[in-house]
Amino acid sequence: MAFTFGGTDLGALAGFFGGPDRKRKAFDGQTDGNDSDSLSEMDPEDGLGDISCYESPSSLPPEPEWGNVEYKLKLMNPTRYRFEHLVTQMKWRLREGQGEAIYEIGVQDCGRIKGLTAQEMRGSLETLQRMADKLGATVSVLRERSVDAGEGNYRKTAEILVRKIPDDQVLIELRVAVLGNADVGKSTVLGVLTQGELDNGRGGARLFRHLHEIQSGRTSSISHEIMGFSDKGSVVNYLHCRTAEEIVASASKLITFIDLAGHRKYMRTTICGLTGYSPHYAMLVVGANTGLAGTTKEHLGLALALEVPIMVVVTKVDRTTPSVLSQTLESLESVLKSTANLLPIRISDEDDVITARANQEHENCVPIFCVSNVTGAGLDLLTKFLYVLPPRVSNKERELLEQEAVHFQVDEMWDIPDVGSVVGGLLKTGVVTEHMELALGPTENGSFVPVRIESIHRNRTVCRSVRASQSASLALSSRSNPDLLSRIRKGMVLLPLTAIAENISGSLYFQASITLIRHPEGAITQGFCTTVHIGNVCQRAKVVGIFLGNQGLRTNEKTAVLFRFCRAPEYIQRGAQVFFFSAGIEGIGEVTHLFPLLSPSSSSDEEAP
Ligand SMILES: Nc1nc2c(ncn2[C@@H]2O[C@H](COP(=O)(O)OP(=O)(O)OP(=O)(O)O)[C@@H](O)[C@H]2O)c(=O)[nH]1
Ligand SMILES: [Mg+2]
Repeated sequence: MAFTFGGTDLGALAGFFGGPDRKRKAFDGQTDGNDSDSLSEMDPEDGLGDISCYESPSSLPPEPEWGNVEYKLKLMNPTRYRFEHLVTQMKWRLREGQGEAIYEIGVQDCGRIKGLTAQEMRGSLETLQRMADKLGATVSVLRERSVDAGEGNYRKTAEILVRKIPDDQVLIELRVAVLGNADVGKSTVLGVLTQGELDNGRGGARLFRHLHEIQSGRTSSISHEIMGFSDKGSVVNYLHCRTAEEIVASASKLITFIDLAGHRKYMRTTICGLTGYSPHYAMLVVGANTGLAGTTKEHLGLALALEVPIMVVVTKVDRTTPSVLSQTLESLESVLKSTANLLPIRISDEDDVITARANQEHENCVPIFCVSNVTGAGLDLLTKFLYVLPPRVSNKERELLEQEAVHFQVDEMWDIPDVGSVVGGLLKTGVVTEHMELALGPTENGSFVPVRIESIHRNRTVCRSVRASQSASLALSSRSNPDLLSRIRKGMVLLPLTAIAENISGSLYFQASITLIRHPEGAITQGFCTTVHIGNVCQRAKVVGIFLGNQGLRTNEKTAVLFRFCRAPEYIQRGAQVFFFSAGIEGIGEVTHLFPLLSPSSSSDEEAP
């Protein structure tokens, strides 16, 4: 079956964007041939005798040098010096995982699963707990496995989640965009997860933003719902807390769901949600009864083109026969495997959850959860997966982003009595602190103006600073240009104040290398108008030049296209992804040249078109 984003093969689409090599690197079954250790060297008397054995892998991939996963064969009675070393190492692994580390106990560095006796495991877990205590971290056992040691003896391995929120970070945060065709149960599953109460099959659990959404039962806007987890993995949601502030205060990990619209007529809003809010993961919701209908494949194609890792949630299993469910699962798996080169894993127990979590690291595995929002079936496994889902940006990457110049993208704005203008959005790079002077723009003439950050709120709580890849609301003031604040629009950015002296400006014209994916009439020509999506910029633009003869750009062709924004200049960056999707015409590409309205004071290779 061909997998398309609209009408084009997805393999070509991913290749066009130079997507990551989604290598199949299964968690199970890799052995290290050089490892001379053998299970027969174990003392059979150490065996765990009565533990029932299930098929478990003989090895894991070798221990990654970087990242937050640490293998330890044994942690028995370390000397004081060794203990200090282990604590330092744990601290490093926690930093790598932004506050989360996974310890595989009973596993050698090469990945060989040796297993421990019950006594060794007890001793090792005690040491691990002491190490965690020293750092103020918490420890929870994700799973235990049994290893056949021969002659009817078994040994144990354990996978442990160690969690400590870094001192400068209140919470571990993940953004999950929820995609899928209309009526498959996206808003319902979010309602159930965030409110803690099951649905009645008539949409009782859903949360809507607008009256017309309540009346039609259809999501048309982008809404954000939150769900938290305590250190020990208990859910913190509106069943336990009355307000979002209480959830934030009680949680150590916070998932923000971005609920998107499934119906094709809201595709533009859905693309905005996916391109603008930089989600860490996409949850593709599929109705067990309807399969890959409607916009499902387009949504999947979008997530893949944007390189957002995917999890699939198949809903309505309560009202589907087993044969229809298995048909849906088979067609889903075939699409994921054959055309997107992904590795689907059906999640049927907690062990699968942990395996899928480990494979998320390699970005090739797509867990599939089968749930009912009415009976609650399968929701416990989905919840557990969300609890163990790792933050996607490593600590090192985050530090590098923090060292770059400030770039805050404005997604929303409010005028709040007694506070004034407040903008909400994502800090892509840099660090913003209270009372900082920044440059806001571009204005109508492309320029930037100075503003001051009066206060910062994150997750509805006041804070002093916001760091790269976090979202926040910033209260602004502008002495030089007070009425500008009433003209703030989505797509504006905050840059360092030096942007003004350097004449940094927005561009009305930009050039992009575009592949036309679909066009009912065959080609786009000069004068064609469409809404372009570039990050959180979403504005109509007109094609003013096509560098491919006089015939225009035809379906499946790729060429340089010069656009002009219709309304206002925008601050966009070279290399940014461009999408347009309207009236059956779909194109995708990358910004290659910008034509700023003001000439930058520093030297530039750009010229006006
Ligand atoms: N029986 C059953 N009904 C469900 C389940 N999940 C959702 N529904 C029902 O499906 C209908 C549509 O659910 P929504 O959550 O509004 O669907 P949506 O995907 O958000 O739809 P759009 O917002 O239009 O894209 C509602 O009547 C829900 O009660 C489920 O697991 N079982
Ligand atoms: Mg909805």
